[in-house]
Amino acid sequence: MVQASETLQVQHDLPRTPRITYRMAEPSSLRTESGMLAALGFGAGTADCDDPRWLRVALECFDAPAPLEVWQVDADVVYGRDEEVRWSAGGGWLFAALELDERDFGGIEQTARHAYTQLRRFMSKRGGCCVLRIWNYIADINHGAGDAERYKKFCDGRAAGVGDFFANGFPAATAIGHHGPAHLLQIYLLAGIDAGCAVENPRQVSAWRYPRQYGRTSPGFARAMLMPARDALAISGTAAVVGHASAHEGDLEAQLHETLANLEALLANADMPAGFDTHSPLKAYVRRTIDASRVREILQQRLPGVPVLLMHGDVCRSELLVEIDGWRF
Ligand code: 3EB
Repeated sequence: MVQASETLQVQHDLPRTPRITYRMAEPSSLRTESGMLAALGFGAGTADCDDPRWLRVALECFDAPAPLEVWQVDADVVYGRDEEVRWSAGGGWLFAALELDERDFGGIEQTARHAYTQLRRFMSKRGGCCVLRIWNYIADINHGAGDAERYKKFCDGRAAGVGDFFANGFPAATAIGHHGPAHLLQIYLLAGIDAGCAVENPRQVSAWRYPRQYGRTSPGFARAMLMPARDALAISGTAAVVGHASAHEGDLEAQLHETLANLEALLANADMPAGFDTHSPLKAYVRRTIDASRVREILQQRLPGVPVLLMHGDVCRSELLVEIDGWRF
C-alpha cells in the first residue's frame, strides 16, 4: 500500500516505464523501430511473426482492424528464447511470454503449474528482476462447476507453480477467458530491475484474502502496481466486485459504472490524479458480443479521448459481464 507520508513525485533516477501505445502497424515494426520491447496483436486475423517479442493474443478485438499494442523503451533491446519462455530486455525492463498447450500437461491446473514454474525458473536466472504485471489468457475459463471451474483450477495450479516466488508481494494481473484455440494458455509479463509498489482498492477485499466460496486457492494478484519511477500505474483486471461480492448481476450498465468507480478508487489510493486521458491505454473485456456497442458508447461518454480496446473476453466469474485493465500514465 502507498503510505500517505510518501511523496508521489516521479523518480527521475529510476528507469521510465516503457511507453505503451495502440497503433495501426505490422509486426515488422519490431525490426524497423528502435527500443521495441514487445508488440502484441489481437485475434486470429493478425499477422504472425517468429520474433520472440511478438505475441498474437487469442482474444478477438471488436474494433476491426485491430491495432497493435507496442511497448517501447529508451534503450537497445536484446531478445531470445529460453526453453518455452520467449523474452526481451532493455533499459532495465524485461518482457517474457509463454504459450502452452494444455494437452501436453494433462489439464489447466497442471499447465498453469508448469507455466509458473517455468517463469519462476526463468526469472531467477535473470537475477533479481521484479515481476510487476502479468496477463493470463485462458480457454473456456468458466467451464466446470464449483471448485472444478477451470479458472479455479488455474488458480490452484498457478499458486503451486509460484510457490514462495511472490512472497514479497503479488504483481498486478489480469486473468481472462479467450475464445481462441482450445487448450491454449497464454501468459506474458513485464518485469523490471526495480521494485514497484502494490496498490490495493479500499472498496474491495484484496484478492488474496477472498473467502473460501471463490475457490480453494485465492487468486494471487495486487489490484494495481505503481511503477518504480512512479510515472505510471499498472491496473489489474477490474470488475464490478465490491467487498468480495459481484455486484449488479445481469445489469451490464451498472457493472460498468461500478467498474469505473473501482478504477477511480484505485487512482485515488495510488495518489494519482483522477481520471484517464489520451496517454492511458485501457482494455475493456466484454463477455457478450451483443454488449460491445453499448460498452463502447458508455466508455466514449465517461472516458472521452481515452484509447480503449474492446476485447471479446470472459471475466473469471461467470456473472460478471465486463472487466477493464490498463495503464494510467
Ligand atoms: C476480481 O476482481 C476479478 O486471477 O489473476 C482480476 C484480475 C481477476 C486478476 C487473477 C482475477 C485475476 O476478482 C478477477
